Amino acid sequence: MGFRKDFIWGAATASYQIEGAAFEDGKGLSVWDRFSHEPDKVFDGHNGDVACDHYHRYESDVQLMKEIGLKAYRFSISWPRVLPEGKGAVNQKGLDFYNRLIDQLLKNDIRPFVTLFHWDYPSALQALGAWENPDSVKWFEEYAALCARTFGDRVKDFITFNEPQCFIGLGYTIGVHAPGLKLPDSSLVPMSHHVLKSHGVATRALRSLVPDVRVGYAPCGDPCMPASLSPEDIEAARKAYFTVPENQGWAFNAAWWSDPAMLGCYPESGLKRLEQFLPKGWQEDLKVIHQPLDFYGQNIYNGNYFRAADNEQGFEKLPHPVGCPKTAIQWPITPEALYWGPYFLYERYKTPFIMTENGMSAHDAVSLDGKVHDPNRQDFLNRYLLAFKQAAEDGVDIRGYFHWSLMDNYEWAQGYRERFGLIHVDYETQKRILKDSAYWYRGVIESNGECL
Ligand code: GBH
Repeated sequence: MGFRKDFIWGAATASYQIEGAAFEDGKGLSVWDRFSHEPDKVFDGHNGDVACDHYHRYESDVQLMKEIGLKAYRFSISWPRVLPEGKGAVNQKGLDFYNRLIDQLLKNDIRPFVTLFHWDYPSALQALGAWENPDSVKWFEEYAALCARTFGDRVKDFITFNEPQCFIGLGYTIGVHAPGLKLPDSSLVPMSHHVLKSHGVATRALRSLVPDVRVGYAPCGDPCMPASLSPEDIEAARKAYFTVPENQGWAFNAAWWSDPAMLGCYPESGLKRLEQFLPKGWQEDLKVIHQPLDFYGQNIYNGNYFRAADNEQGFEKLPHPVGCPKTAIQWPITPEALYWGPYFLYERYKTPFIMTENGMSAHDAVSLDGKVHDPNRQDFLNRYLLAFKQAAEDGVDIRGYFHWSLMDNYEWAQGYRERFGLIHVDYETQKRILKDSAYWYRGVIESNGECL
């Protein structure tokens, strides 16, 4: 059995993390352009002004994708690059860049997957209250429609949002990402509602403007995995996964951000405490938020184990075992997350599943022989992909896998400290080297996962 014949093997990036050219060709500023220049926000004061200089090197970067044998490439559009003020006047030079990139991809038989929003929010709109302003829905709709009209003749796969959990949770709740705010639930809950509504109106716009479009969503939320295969532990993990926590952890929860879009309702566990903050008329909005999707994406890096417990909730979280292997960024390595995540999500949302991100950071360096040896990434990938394949064999309708990331890049608040790429980037010279894992991944793609 294994993976489908038409399985989509890809890799992913995001605009601010790779493009650079932050102040070129009429691009407007994003909250990340500002935040990364504030003192003490990012590791060693790194910023994305130049990043991987992909804006100028996209042609040779597409050749590297071809060398890896990628069938698809997921990238995001920088909203302020195409709409410098976030709305109104269009920056043609910004659109031209993405047109050239898309044409280059198609010429090389690489299917473009466009993420509309991967965190570089226009500063001009931040000044107007960003997602807290009810007009934010209309602004996003205008932006989505512009992308649909401009790219929709060639791009058929769109993703509305990348990880609302993170840009709301990290950006506006604990303030470690741009714009660095710590807002109360009375602001955050309406913001989350407006983001969800924006997802709905954008999906509707894409459908009406792009013939044969496929629309998806890419939230996250670390999967809850059963500590054993007993029915009680499996039920405990399922329940933990979709229960909204009582504290500000709600912003990172899987169900809060997916149930409205996928099922047309907010999870009861969240409404109990948060309903008081939802904007008036929220029930009506659910119709707009709940749009049929062609695929449900998820970014999964690791999960946590749960077991049944004799407490009010019926579940308890277990610590990771002592000595559990970790990636360079100190995230635990838990391959089963790629089994249980897709399994529970497909069971609940019944929508074809795509892994929109998965990967690891490692202490990669160029060796004396001029190559980059990263056996740990290869082993990570092998284990995670085996678990993912098992999910497919157990009936989850899995359509694709995007490795995070195509190349080393600006890892947000970690700057250039963390390397997640299949391709090593020397930031001084912009020289790229395919890591061993990139060649190994090519073999995985060629065999459609049979070599795992
Ligand atoms: C993604 O977010 C982003 O979409 C992407 O831009 C980014 O570069 C990439 O991942 C790598 O960071 O506390 O040890 O349990 C990642 C979302 C959410 C994944 C929190 C790890 C917890 C790790 N992350 N999660 S741990």
